[in-house]
Amino acid sequence: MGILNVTPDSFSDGGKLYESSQLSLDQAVRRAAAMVSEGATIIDVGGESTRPGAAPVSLEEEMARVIPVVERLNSELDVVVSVDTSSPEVIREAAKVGAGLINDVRALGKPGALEAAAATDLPICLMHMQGSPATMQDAPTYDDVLDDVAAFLKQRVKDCEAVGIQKERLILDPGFGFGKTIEHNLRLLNNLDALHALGLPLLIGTSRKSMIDHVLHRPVDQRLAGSLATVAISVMQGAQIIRVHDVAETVDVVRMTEAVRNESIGED
Ligand code: 7PJ
Repeated sequence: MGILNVTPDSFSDGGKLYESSQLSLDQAVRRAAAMVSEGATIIDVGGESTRPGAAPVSLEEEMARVIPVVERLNSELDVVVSVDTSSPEVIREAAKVGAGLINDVRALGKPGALEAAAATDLPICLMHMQGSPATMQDAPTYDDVLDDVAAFLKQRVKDCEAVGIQKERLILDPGFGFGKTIEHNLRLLNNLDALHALGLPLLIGTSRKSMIDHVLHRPVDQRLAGSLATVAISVMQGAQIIRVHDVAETVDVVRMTEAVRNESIGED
């Protein structure tokens, strides 16, 4: 899964990529096309920055950023277009213009989001977050991060089933960096089996995140090697979807790791 931020304040590209104009729409499509040619099979389009302390975005703004991009990617590229949103309105509109996956860092927790997602037939990624982006990194605490994250996701699966979303449509994500200390992140990454036990595919998003900085002390543009280490660790434990900025390098690491994991070179 290649990350396509369409926020003016996305931390890892400084928002250079996108301003609401035709030119930047073309740039977003070109960036997505490049990621597809590097081997991405999903493009995750996000119009709301959820980094710690980021300013909230209005619904109108999020719609204006996300919907035209989803529409163009769906018509021009052979790829699953994922929409990184928590808004029921964006979920509905994105589904209409051809989104193939809903990726919600709030696990459909906003009022109306469960129902909006249920009304589509799309797969949904439910991510764990403690607190909200504005304050989540202040003092995250858990009894046991593995048990607590697994229990939360298990409950959200039940909540989805209660509104008619079949379990088969769901993907789970521990939410690296979302209300977690470095120790919490490391414990989760080293124990993905605790989440695999829920019986659903896992999505892992560690790309360029501050957990890499905590270990290696690297600014955001020097976190590739650290990010790739987390990719190998995730794939070795059976993670199915890896959300990244650096697609080409990640695809090599995924293929190499899968070859070892399967003791087979697989299909070329
Ligand atoms: C994640 C995400 C993640 C999922 C972001 C960033 C912050 N969606 N959206 N998992 N992170 N499913 O890319 O650093 O970890 S936005």
